[in-house]
Amino acid sequence: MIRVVVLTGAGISAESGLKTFRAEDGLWEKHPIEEVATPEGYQRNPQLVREFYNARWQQLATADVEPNPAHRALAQLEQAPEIELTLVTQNIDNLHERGGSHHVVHMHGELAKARCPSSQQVFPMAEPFSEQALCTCCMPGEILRPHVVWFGEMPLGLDRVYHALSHCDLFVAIGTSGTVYPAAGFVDMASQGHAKTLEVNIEPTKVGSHFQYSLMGKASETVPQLVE
Ligand code: BV8
Repeated sequence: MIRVVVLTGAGISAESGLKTFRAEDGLWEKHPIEEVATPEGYQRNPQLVREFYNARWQQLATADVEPNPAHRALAQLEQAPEIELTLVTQNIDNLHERGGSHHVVHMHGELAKARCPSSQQVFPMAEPFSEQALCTCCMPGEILRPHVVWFGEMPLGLDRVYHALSHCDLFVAIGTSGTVYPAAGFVDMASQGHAKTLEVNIEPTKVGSHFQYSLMGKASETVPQLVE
């Protein structure tokens, strides 16, 4: 059994039409991180943050946003009998699942889910976020917040990821700039074990030197080649 950990970032969904974060026309271009991806920003201007996530949720729901061959290749890898795959994504879109993956660790949360701020109960997102979108788990119902991990909040599923990293034979990072921690430090954790490490991207990243190997190219072309 070959134990593989794959970390994906916004770059794997770029060819599906979803913006990345730090490119020129990226998601943060109009909205500094502090305004839309921190609890303080949400406290300061909840409507702006709700609009930011509603817009991304609506885009994800449009017909022309589809999983690309990279998502589908990772779903194939999950089925390979000789591979034990842990797929962890920083992405909050559902393209891995729509591409056929069944076990995905969404360490930064999920766009199509909402959370009650007091009970932390998670609900499928049935309507856009608004002051009227109340949870049904407490009285009076609290305004539901996006089920995403903001800066300063604890990422999800880390125990499972750290365990997989400490035992894996291969760590692959696909389409991530290596800007955000603790995800950007996963390569170092894998290297402390016996893992081989590979970065797949269209350009060198700030953590590129931490990887033993790198594969430059578009994920929709490189990832299927890797999986074959
Ligand atoms: C935390 C919200 C406590 C949802 C996001 C050290 C250790 C631990 C924490 C820190 C640390 N140092 C600093 C911190 C604090 C902070 C942090 O990292 N700050 C940064 C700015 C320095 N981290 C946190 O606050 C985290 N929580 O630390 O809790 C803790 C402490 C210790 C241990 C554990 C916990 C919480 C971070 C989560 C923040 N929330 N998003 C949302 O709105 O989406 S982060 C945001 O950035 C997204 O989630 C996104 O996924 C993530 C990373 O971005 P990328 O996915 O890499 O996207 P990017 O655009 O940057 O890059 C795209 C890449 O794709 C590029 O390289 C591009 O070349 C490539 N590409 C493009 N097209 C293609 C392609 N590649 C291949 N093919 C293509 N076609």
